[in-house]
Amino acid sequence: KKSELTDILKFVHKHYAKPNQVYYGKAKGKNVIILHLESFQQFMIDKKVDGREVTPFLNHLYHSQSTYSFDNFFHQVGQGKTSDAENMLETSTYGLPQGSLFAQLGNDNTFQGAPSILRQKAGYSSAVFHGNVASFWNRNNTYKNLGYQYFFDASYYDTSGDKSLGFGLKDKLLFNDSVKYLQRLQQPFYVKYLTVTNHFPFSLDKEDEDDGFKAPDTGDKAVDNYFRTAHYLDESIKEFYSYLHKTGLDKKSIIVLYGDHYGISNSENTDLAKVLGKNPSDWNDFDNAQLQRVPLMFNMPGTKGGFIDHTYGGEIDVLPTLLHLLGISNKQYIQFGTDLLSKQHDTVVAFRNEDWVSDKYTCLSGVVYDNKTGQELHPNKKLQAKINNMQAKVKLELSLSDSLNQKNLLRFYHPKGLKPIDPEKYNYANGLS
Ligand code: GP9
Ligand code: MN
Repeated sequence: KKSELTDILKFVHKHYAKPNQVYYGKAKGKNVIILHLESFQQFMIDKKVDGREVTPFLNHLYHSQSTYSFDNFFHQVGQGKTSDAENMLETSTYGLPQGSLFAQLGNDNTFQGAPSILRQKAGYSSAVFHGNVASFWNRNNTYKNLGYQYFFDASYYDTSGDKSLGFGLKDKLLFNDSVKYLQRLQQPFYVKYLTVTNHFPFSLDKEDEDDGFKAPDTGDKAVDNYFRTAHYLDESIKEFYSYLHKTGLDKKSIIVLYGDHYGISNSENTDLAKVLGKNPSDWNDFDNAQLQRVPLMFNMPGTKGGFIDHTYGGEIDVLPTLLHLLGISNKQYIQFGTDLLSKQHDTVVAFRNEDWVSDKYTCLSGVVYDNKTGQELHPNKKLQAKINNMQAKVKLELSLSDSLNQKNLLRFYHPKGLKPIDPEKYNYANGLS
């Protein structure tokens, strides 16, 4: 076990990307609000149907002077879907090759994740807001081991009748009904909102539809409805921003918006192709991989200097990036991602099945595509050697993350100033007193 930890540390130290001084500490002391945009994909940004934007508010944030946006950012989830995304964002370690890490290891594993690091290094309080039952994805147990102080699950809101649909409380109601809890949290806080309405099969009650909005007509119900619920999600985020503005929390916060994974599956992508102006009969694996892009935005209302960054990265990279923006070094922690804003950032993005995408190439089951043309490449010896190196890095990184988590090795690792978490301390049934 000791030697495995040594191998992991060797990789992580070599892989470490030092912060970019231009951005280090830009959000120091700010509240952190993570907005988990359920099933929201990057292609929706700036997308118009019949001349009308689907998500005007998110588009506005994306282009805002107060936002660092990324347009080559990929989800990296496996079967654990939402919970894998959460795990990557909280810990910068990967989900498991099969199943959900939250479900399989959430009860007993040692975590050194965002809530605990921020609490111990910078005095942050922490909470999750989610309109589904606490036990879904074993969150109630996992969050305690992550060191979350509060978990405002479905039991904190009125979810009766038409207030909830599908996976829980409708997003607009979640934001509206949670503000009273948010306002009472000790600042600075680190909080996460998990939205649910934009989830397959993308149902929406008539009363929540915007009559002025027209979804596309592809003949595929899921695809068409996805545009409707994405539009609803956009409206709910806009409403939340107006609450933040009213309470004055907006200027005291960095808001991180991200899509957790695809909403439209590969088998439906050919129906989506028409809306994207592509020919469904030319559609291939390369196209499916490109659609795994999801949004990532760091928004600091009231600031300037925003941009759209074309750096290639994935969910594994969010925590190192965020910590550096908050002026907290990640050097002593075991994290597999690298700061997206660092000059040393690793641009090879691993998918959970060992496929990968880099700034130049997409490699799927050993087949290499040129990102520029979308054509399959037949690499010469020199390029093949380079490709092999990238593939080997991807395999090594995933396998080291797996042994770290599957063997619970963090219980043997004691970074300075980070005390282990006592999950017994948290009793979410009592919530805030
Ligand atoms: C459930 C919600 C959906 O609470 O987060 O999870 P998913 O099906 O996307 O993994
Ligand atoms: Mn999800």
